[in-house]
Amino acid sequence: MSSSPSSSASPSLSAYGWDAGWADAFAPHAAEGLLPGRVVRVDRGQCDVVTADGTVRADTAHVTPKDPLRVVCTGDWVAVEPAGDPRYVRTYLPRRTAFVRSTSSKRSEGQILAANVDHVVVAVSLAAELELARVERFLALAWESGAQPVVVLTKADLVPDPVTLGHLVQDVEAAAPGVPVLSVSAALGEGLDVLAAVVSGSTTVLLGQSGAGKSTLANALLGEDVMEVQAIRDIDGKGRHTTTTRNLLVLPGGGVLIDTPGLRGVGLWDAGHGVGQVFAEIEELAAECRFHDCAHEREPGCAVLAAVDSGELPERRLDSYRKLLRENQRIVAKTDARLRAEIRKEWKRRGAEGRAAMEAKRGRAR
Ligand SMILES: Nc1nc2c(ncn2[C@@H]2O[C@H](COP(=O)(O)OP(=O)(O)O)[C@@H](O)[C@H]2O)c(=O)[nH]1
Ligand SMILES: [Mg+2]
Ligand SMILES: [Zn+2]
Repeated sequence: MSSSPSSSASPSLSAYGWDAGWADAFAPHAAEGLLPGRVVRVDRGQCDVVTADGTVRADTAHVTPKDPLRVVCTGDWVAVEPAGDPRYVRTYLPRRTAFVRSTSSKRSEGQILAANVDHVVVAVSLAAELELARVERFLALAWESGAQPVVVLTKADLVPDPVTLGHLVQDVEAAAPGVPVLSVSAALGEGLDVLAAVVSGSTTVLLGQSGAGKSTLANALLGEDVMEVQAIRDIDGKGRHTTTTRNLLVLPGGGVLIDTPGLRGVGLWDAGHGVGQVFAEIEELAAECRFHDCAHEREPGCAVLAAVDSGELPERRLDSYRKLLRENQRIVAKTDARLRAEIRKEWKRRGAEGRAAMEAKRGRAR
């Protein structure tokens, strides 16, 4: 691949994740005289876009289709007009990944919260008893987005015994095949360097329950107090006004962090794929069942039930898998099948293009 002229024309955009793959995708728009930029905030028909010339406010009227999954969102790479009042966003580049949740409306719809996310950090507090089913639920969402999930066990200072901590990490690892599990203590400053290295150079979002320590982690990664940490408000009773003007922030070690209010409460939306990845070992076992449509209830020759009997597969895992599948099926039943199929097809194609671009980038970097 030859390097595109626009990649060298936008040096400051590399801090936001601009790479040769994006430059190639942008080439036809550059030829039209449009500027590349990354959306750092979206609100009411407008968005803030970081370009090589600084942050510009742009109108999204030209890219507001009826389909809620095709609207511009934080993290998108867009083509904006070089001048004009208002300046319009003309289009956005094919997304490599997309984080979607279901809206709580009766007729469940997908809502896109963040685009082009590389890592989803699932924050799980060690201050309370581990709830593995909850972790599995977050992981299904994370996998479904197309990003790589990472579990971060927070507040490790509350588990001073290293053997106990080791067991907790192992328990989570067993519930999270293919997912790195880290433990950190923001209070002691331990493990943060490992996390910073994992997310460095990429686009990251933080998921987790309220109180899990997400804002604390974000501030530690950002190197400044940008997010409001709960205890501060409680202590002085006033609250600290940390209204950020953007939802996408540059990390000092390279890469960006996306924080959108919507990401704090997320429900599964057509996450069958993600559920399959969380329970990869069950899906592998299922391939050995006598009947290909085995429900693993009481069928003869069921490899999944045999694994539960032999102790290889914890019954808790199977229960959790079934619950998440059922939850997902309920949501899928409420959504428009044709629309879903279309989106899935498009993402598959775009995902493949994105992965190829990322691999090409890695290949070059070596
Ligand atoms: N002991 C301990 N407490 C922490 C740590 N990190 C965060 N907390 C506390 O956990 C509470 C929730 O943190 P916050 O970052 O606001 O969580 P969020 O709701 O997920 O954003 C606050 O009282 C923090 O001070 C840690 O490493 N150790
Ligand atoms: Mg918070
Ligand atoms: Zn079976």
